Amino acid sequence: MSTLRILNHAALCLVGSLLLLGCDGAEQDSTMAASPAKSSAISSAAGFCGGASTSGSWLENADFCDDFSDGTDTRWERLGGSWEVVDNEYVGTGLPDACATGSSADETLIRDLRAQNVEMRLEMRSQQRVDKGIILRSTGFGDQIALNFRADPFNDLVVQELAGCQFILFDSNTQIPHQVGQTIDVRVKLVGDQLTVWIDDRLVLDRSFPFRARPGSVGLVVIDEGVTAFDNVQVALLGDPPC
Ligand SMILES: [Ca+2]
Repeated sequence: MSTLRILNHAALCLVGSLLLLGCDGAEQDSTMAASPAKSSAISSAAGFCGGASTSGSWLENADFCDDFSDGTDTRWERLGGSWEVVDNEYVGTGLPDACATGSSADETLIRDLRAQNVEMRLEMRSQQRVDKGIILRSTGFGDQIALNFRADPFNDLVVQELAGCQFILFDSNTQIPHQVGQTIDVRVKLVGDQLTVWIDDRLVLDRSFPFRARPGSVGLVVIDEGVTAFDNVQVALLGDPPC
């Protein structure tokens, strides 16, 4: 199978795994989608945000942080796949039949946090398969931005969106060389339509996309049968960009 075909397959699998749920709406959690930001959930992360963590890189002025040192994911809402804290990391496992049946979107979202303009920093490491991602501006499976950081042999960043259950593949030309089993430090900034991404402190993408999604939830996603370990998740809510 050629690289392009594999890429298309992966993209279609993501579409399938997200789209089928998003369009029938049966599995969507309307309470999650409608929840406003609550300061209580954010302030409970003050320990890590204030410098209690002994690992990870820092995002200044973070409003939410989780290093999973409490051994739980109580500040996350699991919507699909299997998610558990293992050895101080948040490990997501995609369901084996997610692509074939559309039975799960294999994602987990931060509870009670919604953002339009946002900066996020975290560490991620593929344990099985190459795909692993970030969800931004999610108001349901059928409306969200998904960034997929794919390890070798793809070594690329896939920028995609589901908008009104329509899949849009924006870009897959950004190269981010790394291996399965290698931890990468990912920093993402989304302000309006401008998306900026750094990998291990190196700028890899800085351009605008015609995103349709507006304020929504922030989360993590695994794809197909992928297994990924995430850690030191930090989110800073940004204000509106200058006019
Ligand atoms: Ca940790």
